[in-house]
Amino acid sequence: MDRVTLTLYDAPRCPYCARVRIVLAEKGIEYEVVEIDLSDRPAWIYEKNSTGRVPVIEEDGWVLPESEVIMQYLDERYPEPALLAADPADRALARLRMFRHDEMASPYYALRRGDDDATPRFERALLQLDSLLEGAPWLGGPEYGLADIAYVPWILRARDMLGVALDPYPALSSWVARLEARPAVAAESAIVAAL
Ligand SMILES: N[C@@H](CCC(=O)N[C@@H](CS)C(=O)NCC(=O)O)C(=O)O
Repeated sequence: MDRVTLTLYDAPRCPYCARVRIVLAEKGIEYEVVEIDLSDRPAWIYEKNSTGRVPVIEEDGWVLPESEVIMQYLDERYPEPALLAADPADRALARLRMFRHDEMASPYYALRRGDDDATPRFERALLQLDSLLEGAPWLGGPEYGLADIAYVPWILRARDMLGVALDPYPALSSWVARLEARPAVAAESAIVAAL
């Protein structure tokens, strides 16, 4: 298939955009960035995405919003290296984890807002991830892939921006260390550090 220019409408602080940046980096895909100021979004972004949110990708005038859909599209469009396992059960597990992402993200945003019960809620979410990672090295099972990429941007932001200690969660901590050994994820840690 002929390659076309891929544009990412992006915001450094956005964890949903981070998902897409990591997938693009893992696959070595070249792309152009249009940075969107989230505190003063241009009106034209609504023509790309009716919700006005980023990320959005564009290829020759064709646009696609929604980070999870974008991740899966990129994995099909640029199959190497694969970020969903070959085995249907492992693929289903990765999709299940992504489907339930809000179980972690909702307490994360509560913590960011400073809601009263946010700390125990987020701790429970981290404990849940820790116990999943005691049973398998990656959130999608035996192989690294989209499920890990779907979660790690929030974990990095919780640790580095909200001061959440990950030491009490050994399996989660070791998962983060293995992820940060990957250049695609290390680049995200650098972006978070610069925010
Ligand atoms: N469901 C969307 C969520 C994207 C999202 O919430 N992006 C935020 C930045 S992190 C945004 O654009 N916020 C602007 C707004 O909500 O008006 C996705 O997965 O791509």
